[in-house]
Formats: sequence, C-alpha cells, structure tokens
Amino acid sequence: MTSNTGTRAWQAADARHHIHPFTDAAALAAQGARVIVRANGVWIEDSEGHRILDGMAGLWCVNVGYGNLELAEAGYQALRDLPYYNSFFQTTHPYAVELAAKLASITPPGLDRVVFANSGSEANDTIIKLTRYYWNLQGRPKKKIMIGRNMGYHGVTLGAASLSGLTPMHPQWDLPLPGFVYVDAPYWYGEGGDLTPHEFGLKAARSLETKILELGAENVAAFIGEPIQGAGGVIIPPDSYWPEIQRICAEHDILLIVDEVVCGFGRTGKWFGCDTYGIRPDFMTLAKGLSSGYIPISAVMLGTRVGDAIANANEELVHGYTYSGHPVACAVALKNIEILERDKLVEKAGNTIGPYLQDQLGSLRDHPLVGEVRGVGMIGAVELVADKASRRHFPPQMDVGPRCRNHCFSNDLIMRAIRDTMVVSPPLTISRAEVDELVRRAHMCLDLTAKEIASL
Ligand code: PXG
Repeated sequence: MTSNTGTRAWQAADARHHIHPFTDAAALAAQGARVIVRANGVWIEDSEGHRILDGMAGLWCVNVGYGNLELAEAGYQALRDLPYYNSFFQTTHPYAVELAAKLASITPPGLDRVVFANSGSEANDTIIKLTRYYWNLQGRPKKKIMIGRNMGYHGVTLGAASLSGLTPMHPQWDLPLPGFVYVDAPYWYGEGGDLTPHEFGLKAARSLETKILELGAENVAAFIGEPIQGAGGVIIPPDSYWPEIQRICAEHDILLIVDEVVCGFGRTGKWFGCDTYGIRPDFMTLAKGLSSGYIPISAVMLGTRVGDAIANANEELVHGYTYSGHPVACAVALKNIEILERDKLVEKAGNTIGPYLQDQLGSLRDHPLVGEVRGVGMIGAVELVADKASRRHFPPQMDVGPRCRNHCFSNDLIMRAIRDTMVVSPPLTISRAEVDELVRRAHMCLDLTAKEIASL
C-alpha cells in the first residue's frame, strides 16, 4: 500500500467523499490529506514511505504501541468464537463478564460495577443519564445541573459536548444544552498570576464551591473533570486542587465524575489519574487506553452509592447500545490489560520511561520560545510564549502553535498543538532512544518555528 499514484488517487477520493473530524474540508482538499498506511511500535508510515514518530499515540490512545499481534489475535479469536452477542435480554457472555470483573479489580475501591459503551462521548452521555436517574431515584429530581470546567473536553455528542468547556465546541451546534455550566480550570501557568501553584489550585477548586452556592446545591447534580486536562492543553493541577474538589463535592452532596479517557491505563504513571491524585469518584469514564485504541470500546465505572441505587431500583434500566460490551472489543480490552500488567507498562510509565521522558522534555526549557515544560508520567506539554518572564503569549492570530505543529509534521514528528502549547502523549512502550529522537526533532522544530516567526 505504498505508491505515489495511490497517494494522489486516495487524496482525490478522500477530498471528494470523506468529511473529516475537526477539519476545514476545503482547506484540506486544497492541500491533500497525508495517507497513513501502516504502523508499528511508536512509528506510523505514510503512503510515500515516510516513517513518522507518533508522539501522540494516535489520539492519546495507543498505550501498548502499534502492531501488537497479541491484540490482533485476541480479536481474531473472538471474531471466530462469538463475533456478536449482546447483554440486553437476560443473556451475557464471558468476554463482557471477565472485562467487567477485571475493571472492578484494577480501578480504585468502590468502583465495582460497569456499564459498557463504544466511545468516550457515549460513556459521558451515559453518565449524564445515570446522574439524572440517580437523583430521580433519590427523590430529588431538582438536582440536575451539571458543572464542567473551562477547557474541559468530554466528547462531541450533544451531552458530552455540553459537558465540555472548550468554547469552540459549542457555536456550530447551538450548545451547551440548558443546565450545563462551567467553572475555572486549574491552569496555573496561564491564569495563576502572582499566586503560588498551591494557592491557585485552591482558588480554582473554590470556583466550584462559589458556583454551587450561586446555583443552590439542591439544584446541582454533579461535577466532571479530567484528572489532567488533555485536549484543553495538558493542564496539570497543583497538588492542592483535587483534595479541595473532593471536599466540596462531599460537603454539598454533588456527584463527582472523573473522566479518565486520556489519563486511564497508565498515562499518568499509575493505573488511573484517580490513583495519581488520590481521587475517589462516583463515576469514572474509561475509553482510549482501555483497548489501546485497537477497537472502539468505552466503560462507565459506577461507585457504590450510584451502583447500589441503580442495581436495586427494581425496574428496567432503559439504556444500552447494540454494541455495548461487544465480545470482540471486550476480548481486545482484556488482552490489552493483560499486556499492560504483564509487561509492567504502568510501572515503567511511573518509574523509568516516564521520568526519562519528562527529564528529556525538560531540556527544551532553555529554548527562547519555551515558557513552561510540564508533565506527569507519559503526558507532557511545552508551552510557547512571547515573553518568558511575564508568561505573555503570542497574539492568537500569529498561529505560533499551529506553525510549530506544521514543522513537526513536515519533519516526521506528530505533536499536537493546543493553542500555543505543544503536547506529547506517546505509547507507553516508547524506548529511551525513541524519546531522544522525539526531543531532538521537537527541538529542531522549535528552532524552525522561532525562525519563521522572526521573519513575519
Ligand atoms: N473524554 C476525554 C477526556 C477525551 O479526551 C473524550 C472524552 C471523548 O472520547 P471519544 O472516544 O468520543 O472521542 C475524549 C476524546 C485531540 C482529541 O485532538 C482528543 C480527543 C478526541 C479527539 C481528538 O486532542 N479526546
């Protein structure tokens, strides 16, 4: 599948027939999409034979790396043995049962029940419904407002996009829906001013309490947050933040939803972001790293009070997808967790390759464009600024982040630009030599970006 004629034909058909996610269709048609034909380890390969270092593990998801044949075989075996069955009408199957039990055992205590779905968005939509249902079951039907955060990302369905505080996600679709509001993100570098990170973490958390008091706790159903905000710009909370959020939710009887779609399955150097920050949520959203992105599957973990209420409701739960707990997806997820455990990939993310990645990324701090390098485990960010001392950003219309991203792309490195923050989230299987190569290319692309903006 590598040829120049192939590339042009695919690009033409792609431009004619395929509408891409989060893409300006006309701009892409003018330029032609890069055609990715295969992948192995941390490398993807395009139809012209270029090998590209994937610093993003796809979309923050290929935790065990590409080309893992054990996952392929687990899927193939399930396709042969039980290509489809569901758990709607008094049936189940070993794949879903075993995955549910496994997830209950590896997630923090209390998260003992699972509802399956197929994407992070669907899982978060499911949580919105289960939250409404929970408060209805409690006889408190007024408790319905959902609180998210500025720059939060929870998916694109009407509900999940409404939970998301990334403002560009709303206007095309007349969102958010009624009853969705946002509070501050713990974005110290961008918004902390003269406060210490500790002080700012408390301040950001207390914006939740202020909002709850303003709305009346009797009207507020739940708060949702990612342990580390991924798509919002790898916003790493100060240590003071999550304990204060936990206190506020408990004190005002608000359900706490932790979206682990990016942070789960080793990304932060522990199994879950909840383990890294000591959070005890009522709901946990899992997707991406659950199957290392090899096949669509997501899961909602239910904490004790929510799980007990729903399990003992004595009525039908009127919710579920044709593919909830799909046997092939469950088989791949089970094998994926087995590999993470057996190969100690989470421990390595926490103790060896993760610290090495952070250390090497840290070498970019001296670059004239770099204001902050931050990261935890196998997720990192390099924030570009016009002035280091005052943490002043470039004007957004200068497109400094996208320019840097384009240099990376031209130099066979995938890094995501979020505003002017360059982020990395590579497979947990990346080697030290590959980390060195990633950082070498990133450094070169920062130089190219500096040169380009100097000539504007
Ligand atoms: N929660 C979080 C925290 C996410 O990052 C979702 C939910 C939604 O998952 P699905 O499977 O419905 O996409 C996500 C997804 C990006 C990017 O460019 C990030 C995501 C998806 C696509 C692109 O950073 N995150």
